[in-house]
Amino acid sequence: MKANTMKTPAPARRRFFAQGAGIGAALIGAAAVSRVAQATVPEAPLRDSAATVITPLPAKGRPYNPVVTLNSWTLPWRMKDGYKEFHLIAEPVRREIGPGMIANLWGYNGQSPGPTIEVVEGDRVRLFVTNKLPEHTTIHWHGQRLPNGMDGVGGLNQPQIKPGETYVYEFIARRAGTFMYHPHADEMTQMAMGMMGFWVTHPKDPKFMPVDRDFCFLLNAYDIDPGSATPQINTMLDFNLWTWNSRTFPGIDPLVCRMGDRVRIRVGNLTMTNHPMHLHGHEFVVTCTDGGWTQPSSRWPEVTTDIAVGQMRAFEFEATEPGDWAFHCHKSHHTMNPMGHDVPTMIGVDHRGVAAKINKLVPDYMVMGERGMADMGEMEMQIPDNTLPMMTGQGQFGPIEMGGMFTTVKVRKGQAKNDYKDPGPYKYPPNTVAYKWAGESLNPTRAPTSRMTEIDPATGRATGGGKSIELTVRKPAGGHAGH
Ligand SMILES: [Cu+2]
Repeated sequence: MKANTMKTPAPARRRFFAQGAGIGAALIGAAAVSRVAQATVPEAPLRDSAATVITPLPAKGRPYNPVVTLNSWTLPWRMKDGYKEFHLIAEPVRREIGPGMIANLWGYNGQSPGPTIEVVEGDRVRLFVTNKLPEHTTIHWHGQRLPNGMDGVGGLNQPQIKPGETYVYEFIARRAGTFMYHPHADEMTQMAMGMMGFWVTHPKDPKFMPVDRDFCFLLNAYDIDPGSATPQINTMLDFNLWTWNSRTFPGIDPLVCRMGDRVRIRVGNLTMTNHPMHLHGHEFVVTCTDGGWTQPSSRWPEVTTDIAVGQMRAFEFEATEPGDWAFHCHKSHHTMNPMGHDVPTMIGVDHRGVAAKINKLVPDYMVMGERGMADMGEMEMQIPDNTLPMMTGQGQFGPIEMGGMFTTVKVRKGQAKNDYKDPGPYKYPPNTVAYKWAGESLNPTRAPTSRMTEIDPATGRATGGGKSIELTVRKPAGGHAGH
């Protein structure tokens, strides 16, 4: 049970293409690797698409209900000598972060984040990790109970995996729950470049806390200068791409649910700040933390839950309300893409003509409008190549003006069980949408100001329309107030 280095035979690599785009596009499974079941090192499947892959029910091994990893996939495995064997390859990848914007990242098996690993409580797991990066790496299995030498902290628990080497990790998945994996070697660089993945250990009893839909994704962030493609790895806090599984809105697939389904959403945070995750239209309870399932008596309903750095949370709700419900991080700068964070506030400033003059000198110069920034969502400003607009996305009523960590939970009556296909925009029943007042133009009666009180700084006394309040100032020093 010791991480040991070995010569790497060139592993078989097979590409898994999504047939078309979007959820439900491709079905792959454990059976896909049976061809090489007898090889010493398991096949390392490869994927280069950002489409969500729906994993079928396991054909062998102990039963479980697979998770749906947003805009990502689950790594196929093989059974050998009583072990579930996986093969991860750490390597440079290209990821489409949003429509038309490609980033040069590091990841696993062709993508960032790497594929989700799904096992069952009690499984014996063997993970081959091959390093195809230009520098050494390791993998830490975040949150797991495992032998100390399998914990993956470079230098502390094992030698780093040098470029070209393959290491093997072996442990028993002792605790069911929600986990992550990431390097514990040159961590700042490797995580800023996108090296991370999700891990789910399903309960031994498939009837334990069953749900109809079980979604998961990682919170991650990049700092990629407009017009470039490689992250700035030294950035500590000022990231400009706030992503779920290395995707920004509108590139994040919707979470499609059938009305009445019990839905679980698992989220892990590998950014440098916390993210208050907010769901519209439903209340949820946190049912799993990094430490395992929560006691039912410890749960309380909420509509926003904060996820700190390094934490994992799973929350559950009954999808009882039909519609297209926003689901997003509630930090408003995290639902925006690059550009504009350094732009001065111009609300209320009449700068007509100034921008035109500056534009003659700096063609890409952009100023915030004096009425706010909504025009940017509508106009799709001229921006450098390979850059996402700050506010974007088109809804059935107009521009959605979002970016970053935003998508929708789509709840539909007609959706079939286990069907994740995007049903399109919600068809609103008559008379259920906010409407424009079409009656006479109103000059609404305003509330009287008589109750408002202001303090005149000269006299220290209350002024304004309300009753005067006399203030007596008492100084605390030495009990000689009033001198
Ligand atoms: Cu956030």
